[in-house]
Amino acid sequence: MNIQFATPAVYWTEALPAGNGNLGAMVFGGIEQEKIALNEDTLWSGYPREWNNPEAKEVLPEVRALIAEERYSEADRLCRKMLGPYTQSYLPLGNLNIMMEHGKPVHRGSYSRKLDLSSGVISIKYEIGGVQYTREVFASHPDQVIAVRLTASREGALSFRAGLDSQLRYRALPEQDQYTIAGHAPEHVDPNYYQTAEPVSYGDPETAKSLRFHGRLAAVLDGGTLRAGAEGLHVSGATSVTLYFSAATSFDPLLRAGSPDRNPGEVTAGMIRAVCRKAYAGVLEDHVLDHRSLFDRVKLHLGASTAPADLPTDRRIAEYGSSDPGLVELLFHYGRYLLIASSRPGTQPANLQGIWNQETRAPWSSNYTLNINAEMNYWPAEVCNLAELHEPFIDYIGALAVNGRKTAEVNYGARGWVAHHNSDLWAQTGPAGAYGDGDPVWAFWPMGAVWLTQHLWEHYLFGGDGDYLRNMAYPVMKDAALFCLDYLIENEAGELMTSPSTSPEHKFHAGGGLHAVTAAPAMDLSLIAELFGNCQEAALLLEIDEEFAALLQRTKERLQPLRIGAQGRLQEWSEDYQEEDVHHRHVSHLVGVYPGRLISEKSSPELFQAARTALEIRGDGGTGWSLGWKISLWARFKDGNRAERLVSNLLNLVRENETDHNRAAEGGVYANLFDAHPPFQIDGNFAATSGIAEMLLQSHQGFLELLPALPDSWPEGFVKGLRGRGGFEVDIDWNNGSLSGAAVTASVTQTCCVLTRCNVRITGAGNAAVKAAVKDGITEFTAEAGTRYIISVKK
Ligand code: FUC
Repeated sequence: MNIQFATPAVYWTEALPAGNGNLGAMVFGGIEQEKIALNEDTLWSGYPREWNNPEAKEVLPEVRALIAEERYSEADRLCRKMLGPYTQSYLPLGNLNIMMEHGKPVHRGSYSRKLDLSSGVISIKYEIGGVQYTREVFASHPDQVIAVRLTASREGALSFRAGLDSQLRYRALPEQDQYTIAGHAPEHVDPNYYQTAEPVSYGDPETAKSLRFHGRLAAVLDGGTLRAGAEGLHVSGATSVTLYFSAATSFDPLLRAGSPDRNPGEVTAGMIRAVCRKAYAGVLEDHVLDHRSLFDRVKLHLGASTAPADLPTDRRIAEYGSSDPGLVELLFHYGRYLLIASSRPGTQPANLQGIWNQETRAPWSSNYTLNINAEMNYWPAEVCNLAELHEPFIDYIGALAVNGRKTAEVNYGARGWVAHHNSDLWAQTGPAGAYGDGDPVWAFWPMGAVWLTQHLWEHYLFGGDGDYLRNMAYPVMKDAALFCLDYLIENEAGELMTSPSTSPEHKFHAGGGLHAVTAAPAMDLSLIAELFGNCQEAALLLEIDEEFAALLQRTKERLQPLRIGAQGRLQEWSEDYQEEDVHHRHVSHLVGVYPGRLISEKSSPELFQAARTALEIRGDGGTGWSLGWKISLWARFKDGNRAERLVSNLLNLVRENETDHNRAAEGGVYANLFDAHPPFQIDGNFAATSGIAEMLLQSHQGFLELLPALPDSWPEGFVKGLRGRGGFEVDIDWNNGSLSGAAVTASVTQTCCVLTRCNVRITGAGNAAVKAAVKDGITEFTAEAGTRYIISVKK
């Protein structure tokens, strides 16, 4: 299960990623000069500052009036007064550069570079002058370091210099036999699409309010000598050497702010001291055990592949076809690998690039984009049995809720909490857009909180933790609902709608113009209906807030209904407007189909059909993440072949040197299988993984549905360890395109409902037959916690 190459990386998107949730590394594998690009997930520009805008509240009634009068151009213009500052940017920490002192030419054909997803270890091998050189790189979660192990097959043949540098303001210095880098982040970085005279500004080093960072490099030698000099660590005549790198910033997660009391140099010293006390074999073993405890939970086989075992991954992508379902398996597993590497309990959530970023002004600030991308990152977490990796996002939503209460009050005079389309490490909740520079089509969308709280509820649905629901999830969900209660206004028919709002990033034609801001986009109504429903269910379960739940029910009934337009498609806006782009990447109006569960074939067949028609019209193209979303949507529409087509479309090789970021290029993947918007954005990787899972198992309608969207091109295979809502762990085998057997294990004793589309027999502990009832094709039985129930197909 490798991503592999026969040459070093030239571009960053050919390098191999490692991460432990907090530290990220991109390994280029250069022969004479190795470069490992480094990240630390709290290293962002800026510091907490004011983003709320009281003027928003002042113009709100006027914007609403303009929308009611369909004076959309004026509404768009005035809405700019409701914006706040741009968010800050996620930054690169620097590079670990290793200059090998053996020259460059290698023995022909001896070079290999690979990432083994199952162990989480990157290895590089080559031969020079009859000596085998190897490098092994991994990011250890247990030991909180990046480890680089270099070896030579001939005693004493290893000599090199290892240094650190950064694009940020820094000083690199030896410290006894270690080498350190220390610096500070800019106080402000403008987004790459916002042209200003001083896009990157640093404060005075003594008084800057921005974060300080520190990185520390140590070497443990087998043979040879070590000297720490001004340019790095010099190693001569060693046989094997382990380099350990640790990094930290002055960010205090509890304050969600930089703290003068946090000395990152002391933090890195502690980590290095601890790891150097261990033998390398132990560090490696602990890393592999830790990684496997997460990675081994899910297995997938989609049929035999004809791709040669040593085929470089970029060629494999370029040659992808139906004879290589193994590449789809690799894509699926990669999403799990990347989540394990970028999101661990206690770390920051995965941002637009996970944790891997090489640019001071990364595309879209490598921030949290809440109108699709940040949510998408976490779609695979629950279904792929990695629920604890959802926690950083859940914690982050909690932090947004704190800041969002103030924004709700200041910007809207509303109760509850609000978030908009962008956020950052500081948990900005005001709309981005430099107080008027941003186009409201993306900058103004007040439904961030509403979508985010879906994650809180889903985490409960899968995990069933009542204390978490009572103490964390429900209060935050309730507060998001409170904001909606205050934000909704009546239309002429007395129905309730949001105004102003947008259908994220997509404009509509009306009255001869192209506009953004309007009332009641389908996405808002869907998200609100779903949130209210989730709150009602939660209140019932917790036996609290009966009156509030009743109020939500009454309000939900008064929401302006979703509408079906002339072409039979679900309308994106409340009027059947012509859209700006019939193939637009966002499919916001389908949020109730996936990731939501408001619109399903059972609960609302007409809307379900109309949503399908809308997706049909949108087409099978798009940016990487857009293709990823459509995999899951087609899976929910039970069209496996169409879902598989979207997977194939995503396996379109995008070469870095051919990418013009400003061109609306088609999405795909880079040589290292990173999702290409283009540019690189990690969301499409995560959506591919959740989409493939959604093709094999669904559970959003109150039952487990096995193989809901199996394509013809995967006639035989198996998946093991997926999770369904209710906390069921599910294994499925299939043959000749249909189910051949399955197994279900419940985490708590409960009724298990399974849709199998064939007659089945259930056996439980000791192979004993289990009594099951069949209703509407759904098999129901009582599943005792911990017992593995075998579902066999009756011939
Ligand atoms: C939204 C999308 C873009 C991109 C950006 C990060 O603005 O519309 O395609 O993914 O987020």
